Amino acid sequence: MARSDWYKTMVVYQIWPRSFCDGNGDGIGDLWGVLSKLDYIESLGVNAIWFSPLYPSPNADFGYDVSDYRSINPEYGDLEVFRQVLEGAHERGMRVFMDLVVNHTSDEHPWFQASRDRESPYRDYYFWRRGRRSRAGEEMLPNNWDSLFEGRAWEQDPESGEYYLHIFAKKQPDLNHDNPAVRQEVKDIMRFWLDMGVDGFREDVITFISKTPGLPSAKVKLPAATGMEFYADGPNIHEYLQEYRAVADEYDCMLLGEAPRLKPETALTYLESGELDLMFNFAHMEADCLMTDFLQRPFSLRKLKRAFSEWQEKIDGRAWNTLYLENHDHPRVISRYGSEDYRTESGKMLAACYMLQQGTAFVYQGQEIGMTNLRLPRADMYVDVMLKNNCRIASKFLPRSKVLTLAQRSCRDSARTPMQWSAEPYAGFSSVRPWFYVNENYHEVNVESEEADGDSLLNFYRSLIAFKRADQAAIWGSYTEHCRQSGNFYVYSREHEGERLLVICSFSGREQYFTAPAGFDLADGELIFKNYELNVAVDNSFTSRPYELRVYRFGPAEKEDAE
Ligand code: TEU
Ligand code: CA
Repeated sequence: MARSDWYKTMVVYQIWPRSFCDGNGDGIGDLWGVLSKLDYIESLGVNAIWFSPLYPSPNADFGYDVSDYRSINPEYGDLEVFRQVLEGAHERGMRVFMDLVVNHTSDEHPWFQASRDRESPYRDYYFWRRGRRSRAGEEMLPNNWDSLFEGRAWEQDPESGEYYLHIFAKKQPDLNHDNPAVRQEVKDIMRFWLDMGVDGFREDVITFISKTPGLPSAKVKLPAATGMEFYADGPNIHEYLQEYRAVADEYDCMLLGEAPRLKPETALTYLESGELDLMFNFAHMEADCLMTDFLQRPFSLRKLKRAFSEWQEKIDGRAWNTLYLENHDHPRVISRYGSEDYRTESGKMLAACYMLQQGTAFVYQGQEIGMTNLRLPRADMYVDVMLKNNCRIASKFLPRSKVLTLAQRSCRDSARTPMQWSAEPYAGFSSVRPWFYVNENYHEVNVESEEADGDSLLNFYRSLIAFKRADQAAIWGSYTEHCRQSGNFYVYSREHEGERLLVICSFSGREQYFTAPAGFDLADGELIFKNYELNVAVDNSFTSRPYELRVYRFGPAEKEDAE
């Protein structure tokens, strides 16, 4: 089947099922809840849904530790209700993407259980290795790699005495894709869901699946992530992804790869070859941290702009970009790059700032109503495995109060609090106490109140999404950054067949003086998006208010009158 490019004009809504909507009153989000909210999702104007993992899972990493790839977590429903969701989405013109988590399984997956036996054919589904001997004769781990979530990358099995590799948590043993039987399993799993009618996959940390043969130790031991160069973008990655692509090509299907820490040049080797249609990059999520959200730095607009523009400029014309500011792995963006004091204003500015770039846009549940970070009083109240690991490390050299602040600002749990539907108890998410804390601001911040206000962030998202899907310059236009030197404004334009969009975003919490870039006469433009009333441009310059947004549209030459 010829590969189509419908994915270029979609806007995707991401659901993290555990916290979206509880349909059966047990405090846990589920597919019955999703079913009841399909009209809401459709009302946003999106035309696709990506589900974070729905599979059975012991929840060591909330679904990213899969114990059965062909079923639905009983907490979320069953295949029958999943089929109803799929059908309901399709009826509403929305495609559905599953999360394909195959870099690792859960340690409770039957393959891993069987692989504990050295003689089992499943032994080689994973990386089982003997320990090394130090010169002093002491037993050492098979190599010096770190895991990203839980200490060193090796865990010993008491029975055989051997170790298995886990790049993430201990309960997430890595699958060995060098084994053709494993790749066959992956292809079968893909077919299982594609045959059911699913429209594609978001492939979890897919750039990690090919490990350097021999699993060599890194020359230098780093404070964290030692060994990453031996599995990120590994030697056989393209060969394996081409095999998976061949399966997808039997269907009309989109593949989106998650690619932590990849440079655009490297991403292009995946995109231009067609192995993947889209890739999630992380660069723009590091404007207030170093490599990971936990290692915080003051927010730098210049860093953010560099990241955005680098990806726009290098990918545009050669492949297709992927746009997002929130997902289940990062704290809420208003609390990071915007301001909770200007929740609606900065929320609107941030929405336009990423969505009007070139690429396919993603919106994460709760982002559209401006949900913000959860601040718990004690670090041990958070439940995320990665945060626990970071706190453990940080506690060795930082006081408890500092560790708590880092946790509050960086925790993935902030994006995983129950969706705020109304001001009813538990934010209307559930009729009973939910599995995790509801952000106290739900009394003001919820879907119901946002629906009631014509000028709300939610309604702004609706207009923006509709525009993003329809406007030719917003979809296809070339990207040019302006005012690069500015430490307060992010400014860019998009241009397509005479139509131009100029996007002006203030990232300052104060008033700032703005002058339009050369070549743009604001008086000639139509102000199509804004977050403050009465925006009058005088002589191409104005004093912007905190987090002010203005999007101007110019030309093409006056449309002929219908008469
Ligand atoms: O995330 C991959 C990943 O690189 C994360 O560890 C990321 O670096 C981190 O969240 C900080 O931003 C994917 C999934 O999206 C995540 O939820 C899983 O925990 C992880 O893979 C393991 O499956
Ligand atoms: Ca439930």
